[in-house]
Amino acid sequence: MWLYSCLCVLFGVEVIITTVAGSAQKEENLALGGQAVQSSTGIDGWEAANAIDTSPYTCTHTATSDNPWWRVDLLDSYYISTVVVTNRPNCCPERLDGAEIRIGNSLENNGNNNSRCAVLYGVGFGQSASVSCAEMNGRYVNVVIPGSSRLLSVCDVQVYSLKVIKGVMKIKFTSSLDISDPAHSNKVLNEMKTALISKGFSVFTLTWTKLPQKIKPETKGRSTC
Ligand SMILES: [Ca+2]
Repeated sequence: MWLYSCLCVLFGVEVIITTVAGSAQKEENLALGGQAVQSSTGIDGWEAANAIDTSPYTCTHTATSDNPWWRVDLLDSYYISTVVVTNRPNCCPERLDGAEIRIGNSLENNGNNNSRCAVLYGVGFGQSASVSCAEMNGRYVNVVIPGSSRLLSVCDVQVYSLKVIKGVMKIKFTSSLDISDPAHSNKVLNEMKTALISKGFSVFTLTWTKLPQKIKPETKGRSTC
C-alpha cells in the first residue's frame, strides 16, 4: 500500500485574493510606470508616450495604416479593473470608434490577439471612456483599431488594477486519498475555495505550488512528521 506524503509533509498552496478597490481608495494608475509603443508615428512629436504623460492635451498619432495599435507594457502582470481612454479634444473624435481594448500577457501579433475587454464607440471631443475589465489579467494593454486605412490617436490612457493579496498557505492533510490524482487534489482546492467564500472573499485564485507526491510507507519507528 502506498501512502501519500500529504500525511506528514506540509504543502504550499498559492492563494491570490483580489478585491475591487473602493472609490475612497482609488488604485494607482499603472500606466504611468509603463512603457508605451505604437504601430507607427504619423506626426512628429505625437509619440506613444504622450498617452501616459497625464496630460489630456498631448496625444499619440499613428500613420494611416491597417489595424493601427498603441500598447503600454505595465512591466508586470496585474488583474486589471478599469481602463480609461481619453479622446482628442480638438479633432475628429469619430476616429476612435471601433477601437478595442485588449489585455493579456502575450506579444503575439504585438499583443493585439490578447483578450478583448471592450470596444469604444461615441467617445466625444476630449471625453474619457472608462471601461471595466474586472478579473482580466495581463502585462500588456493594447488599444487597436481593426480595419484597413485607419489611424489611431489617443491622448490619455489610464490602467487601474484590482488590489491583490498574494500569499502561500501551508496546510497539512491526514487523508489516505491519492492527492497526487488531479481529481482528488482539485476536490481539496474546491473545498478550500468554499471555505474562503464563506469568509467573504469573492474574487480569488487558488493553485498548488507543488502537488503532493507518493512516498513509501514507514516500515517501523516513528513518522518523520
Ligand atoms: Ca497626454
